[in-house]
Amino acid sequence: MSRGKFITIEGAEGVGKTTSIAFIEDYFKKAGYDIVLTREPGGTPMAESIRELLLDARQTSMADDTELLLMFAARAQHLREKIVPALQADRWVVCDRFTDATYAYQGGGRGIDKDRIAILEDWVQGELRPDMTLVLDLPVAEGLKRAGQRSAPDRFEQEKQQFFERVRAVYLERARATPQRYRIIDASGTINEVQSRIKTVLDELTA
Ligand code: Z5A
Repeated sequence: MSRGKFITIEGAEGVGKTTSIAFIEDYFKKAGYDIVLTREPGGTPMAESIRELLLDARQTSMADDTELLLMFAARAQHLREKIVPALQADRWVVCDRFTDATYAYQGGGRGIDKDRIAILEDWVQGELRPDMTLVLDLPVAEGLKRAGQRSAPDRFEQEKQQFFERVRAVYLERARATPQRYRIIDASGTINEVQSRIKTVLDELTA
């Protein structure tokens, strides 16, 4: 059965995903695509409630396994309610973070074994994987500097630089291991420079 393309946008703290996603949305709209723009954790009312719990800085005693399972609980709902129906309707889905973030944050950041994450990935997603993943990459210190200009930090943003170094390392390792599926975007420089690098990938995708 034909289906739309599933594109995910990833990167560590403050790399400029939100800024870039607005550009990506605009690119697809101008090109006449009817895209579904969504995010993780979240994307549906129930998954957004799980997101609130996950990001709540007051949840200081959350066990790593609880965090992992909540990520996949939110994902299961998101897939069933939004992503899979959209792809089956031949629409393109652009998602701000997906399972690569689980490998990077819960795997790299928290130290959960990637084989355990892979079991949940297979269970919740079956064979579904993104068709293309853009990894925005920036030295961690630079990302933290950019992110530091924002409001009160959430539960993840309170982590230290070393945590985000591990997150970045996993993203790069995964992207380099499967170059057909990933594009690493240099997220340094001005917003215009980053957008022009993203445009090159989007031109390739829509060609
Ligand atoms: N998480 C997880 O642990 N496991 C999972 O499976 C999933 C998620 C799915 C919520 O993610 C958290 O969930 C996330 C990982 C975890 N925690 N963290 N960290 P989120 O994606 O919703 O929120 P976020 O990760 O906190 O966003 P972000 O990465 O911190 O920010 P961003 O979207 O990449 O950056 P931005 O808001 O676009 O830009 C940051 C600032 O820099 C802003 O002021 C911009 O104006 C500025 N900016 C952007 N581009 C530039 C350039 N080129 N030059 C200068 N300044 C710039």
